[in-house]
This record gives sequence, C-alpha cells and structure tokens, in this order.
Amino acid sequence: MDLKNYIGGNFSNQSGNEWITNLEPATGKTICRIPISNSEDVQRAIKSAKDAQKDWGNLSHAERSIWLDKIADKLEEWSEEIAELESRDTGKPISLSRSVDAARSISNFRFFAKIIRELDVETFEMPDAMNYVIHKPVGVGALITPWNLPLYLLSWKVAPAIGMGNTVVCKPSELTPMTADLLMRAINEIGLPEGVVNLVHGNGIETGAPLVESDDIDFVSFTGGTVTGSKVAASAAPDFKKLSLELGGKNSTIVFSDCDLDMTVSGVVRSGFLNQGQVCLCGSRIFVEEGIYDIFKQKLVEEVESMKIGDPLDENTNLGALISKEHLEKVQYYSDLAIKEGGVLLTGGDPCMPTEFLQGNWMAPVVVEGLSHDSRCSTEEIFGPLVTLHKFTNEDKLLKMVNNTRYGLAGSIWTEDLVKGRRIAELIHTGMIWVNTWLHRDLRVPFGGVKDSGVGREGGKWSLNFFSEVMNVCIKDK
Ligand code: TXE
Repeated sequence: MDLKNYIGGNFSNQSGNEWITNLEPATGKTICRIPISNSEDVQRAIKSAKDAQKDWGNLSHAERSIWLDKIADKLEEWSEEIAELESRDTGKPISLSRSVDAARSISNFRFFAKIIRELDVETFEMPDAMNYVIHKPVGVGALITPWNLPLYLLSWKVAPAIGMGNTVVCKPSELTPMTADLLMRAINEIGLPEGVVNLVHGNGIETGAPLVESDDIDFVSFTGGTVTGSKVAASAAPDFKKLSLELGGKNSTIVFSDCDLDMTVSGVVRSGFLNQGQVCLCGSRIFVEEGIYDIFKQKLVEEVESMKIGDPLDENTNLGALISKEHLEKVQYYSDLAIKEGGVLLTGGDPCMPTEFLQGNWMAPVVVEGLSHDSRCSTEEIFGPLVTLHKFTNEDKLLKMVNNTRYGLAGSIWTEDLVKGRRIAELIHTGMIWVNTWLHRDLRVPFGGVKDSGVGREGGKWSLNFFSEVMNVCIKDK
C-alpha cells in the first residue's frame, strides 16, 4: 500500500518518485510505502493552507469547535482501527494503543472543542478606561510530530491549532505514518473545509526542513529529539516564527523509605517501561532512599521480569517491540555502556521470541545498579527499556543528583509524607512533577519542559495562547 499526501482536501502523490518503506517493528514486514515529499510538495501544501486561512479564521470559536467535535466523533467510530494501526505501526501493545493513543486522541479533540467554545473575552477595568483581550489566529502553522505517540501528539497539536482559527501543514514521523493518514481520512470524510488541514509525508531533511524554513509558515509546534529541536529553532529564528518545542527528557523517579511500597513498585515500573520506555516522560533514573533500597530493588526486578514481551496485537502483552533496528541498536549500545561504566545488570538482554517475530526489534527490559549518577547512562536520554538505580541518604545530595542532567521535563516522587513530597517537587528543575502517581493527565494543566527538554508550554489555556495572537484593546471613557 502506498500512502499519499493530503493537500487542499485531496489525497495526492508527491512530485518526485522517492519512497520510504515503512516496516512493522514487531516482525520487520512491510506495512506500506510513504512518499518523500520535496519542497515543491511542501510549498503546495502551505499555499493551500494559506488560501484557506482567511475564511477559516473568520469563523467564530463556537463554529470551529463544532468541527473539532465532528472529528472526535469520526475518530471514536474508528477507535479500534486507530488502536490496531498504531499498535502495528509503533510495535506497542494493543492494550496501550487502545487505552492511551486512541482514547487520548479522541479526548484531545473533545477537550479543545469544549474550552474553545467556552473561551471568554477577558476584560481589565481601569478607573477611566476598560481593556478587553481577544485571541486572533496566528496564521499558517507547521505541526511536526515524532514516532512514539503518533496520533496522540498529532491530535494534541491539530485540535487547538485549527480550533483557534489557524490552518496547518502536518509532517508526521516517517517511522509511523499510519494514524496520521487515518486522521486525514477522517477529516476528508467529515468534509472539513479544504486547506484547513494538510499533510505531507517524508523525512526531516527533504520534507520537514523546507516546511519549517518557508517564509509562509507563521508558527511551528514541534515534538521530537533535542538535537532536531535545535535545528528547527535555528531555521525558525530568522523571521521570528512562534515556536513550541517539546523535546527529550531524562526524568528522575524518587522513592522515599516512607512510600507505599507495592503501589510504588508498580508505579515506578510503569513509569520506566511504558511503551518500551519510549515516552519523553518516562522515569529512567530511579533514586531510592537507602533504608528500603534492597527490598525495593528485589521487588522491582521481580515485577520487571513478570512483564510479558510479545505480539503487540495480543491483549496480554505488556511490552512490545522497539520502533526500529537503529533505535534497538542505540538502546543496546547503552546497555553495553552501562557495564563499561561500572554498572551491574540486574535483569535484561535478548528475549527469545517466536519465529514470526525473529525479524522484529526486541529487547528484554534492563535494570542497572551501581552506576554513578553522573555516568553517561544516567544522564543521557536513552529512550528505551533501560532504567538505572541509585541510592540516596539525604535530601541535599539527592537534589544535586536529580538536577544534574541537561534535561528538565518531568519526574515522580513516591512518599506518604505529602509535605515533603511538595517541598522536594518544587526544588527540582523540570516542567512537571507527579507525586505518588505518573502520567496522570489533566489536559488543562501546562505541559512542557525546561533546559534541553524544550521551550514553551502546551495544554489548556497555554495551547490557546500559543496557537493565537493575543490582542488587547483599551477604550478610554469620555
Ligand atoms: O525524533 P526526531 P526521532 C527523542 C528520542 C529519540 C530522538 C530522535 O531520544 O531517539 O528524539 O527521535 C522531523 N526539520 N524523542 O528520530 O529526529 C522528523 O521527520 C524539521 C523524544 O523520532 O526529532 C519527525 O517527524 N523536521 C520525543 C520529527 O521531526 C525534522 C519523541 C521528530 O524527529 C527535521 C520522539 C528537521 N531538520 C523522540 N529532522 C519526545 N519528546 O517525545 C527531523 N524532523
């Protein structure tokens, strides 16, 4: 099957004849081919977005929110297809693509439909004047998304971007195009005005880069790696494009002796290995208070080894395949490096897989102890099923270790003493911290990181402000 671009309300071929073969992570089998769109295709998509923006921007927030709900309805109707496509395309367990990817993609559209419909005009009274604030569209945007949560992250950007009156060109990861294609089919089927949402398939250099660099792009919302994020920022800088970057992470999990041990063990395993550790929010450096280190380590390894690695389409699978051979090799490199850096592997390695999966990208989850907190494995983003265990004795030393990475995205703290939990949370340099939970998401809160984890926040009103130009009008009383 060959996928097509979606430009101006039509599915169309790329102008060149270059393709990328999309392989299934679990089996290595070909799923489809995607076109490598060039700057000509990109410019055609941008032009259709530009032509559509004026009329779309002139609709009211309420009128546009009806369209968001229509997309949500169609995705809800197709939710099982989303789950299966996402599971096949990413290698993640179907239970996860149902409960997280499909469900959250639908709620992204519903959530933004609601808060955009309810968006009020803010006023600020002065003794002799009144101010009122309106949200105007920015214009035409580039939405660039990665392979770990394909539709979840694409919908997280498309919904507020078009809801606030912008038109967009999407560029999904070349590793996971399937549900982006499904979203275009849904948009086409509900009859969204042509040119509001466009999509070009391709890679970063030939497709993503010309998209971000175009003078006709007014804003860029990017989620992906830190290295790529800095390239995107550099090309967006000359004409001051609005920029939102959600980049990599190397998040700390802090386990105090006074935690609820069993709840903490399962929470920490989920945080470390959900989606095979391929979530920017995963907690991959685990700091355990000395008093419970041994019992925690033993329970953690038991729970990790009890996870079922296997067919992503099997309901009982807990861990699927990694996204690509190259990524598997990257994570295996870090597993070998851990030993060179003085670590001890408590579990992990090559799982034995049934014959139909021998060509897949498989790795048993790895737990390493004995590494220094400033070793490469403990400070560099690995983005796979590998966590490092560290002991701590006091809060000052803990905070120094926790804050010593170039990233600052998320983290979690496990303690029954919530005063301590809050105190420690506020001393950690990240964008988000969970206490006695992880990935517990209220879509109204700000989402994003500091340092090398990104620039800006999305989520709730932070998305509405990013995807609009806020304008103040001040009227003097007579
Ligand atoms: O991201 P990339 P990848 C981390 C993780 C992973 C690393 C690379 O460590 O190993 O990033 O992952 C497009 N101009 N995260 O390869 O390369 C590209 O085609 C414009 C964390 O997926 O950053 C894709 O659509 N676009 C992250 C998107 O950018 C460019 C989730 C992301 O690709 C481009 C995923 C360019 N010059 C990976 N180069 C998170 N924060 O969740 C590439 N692209």
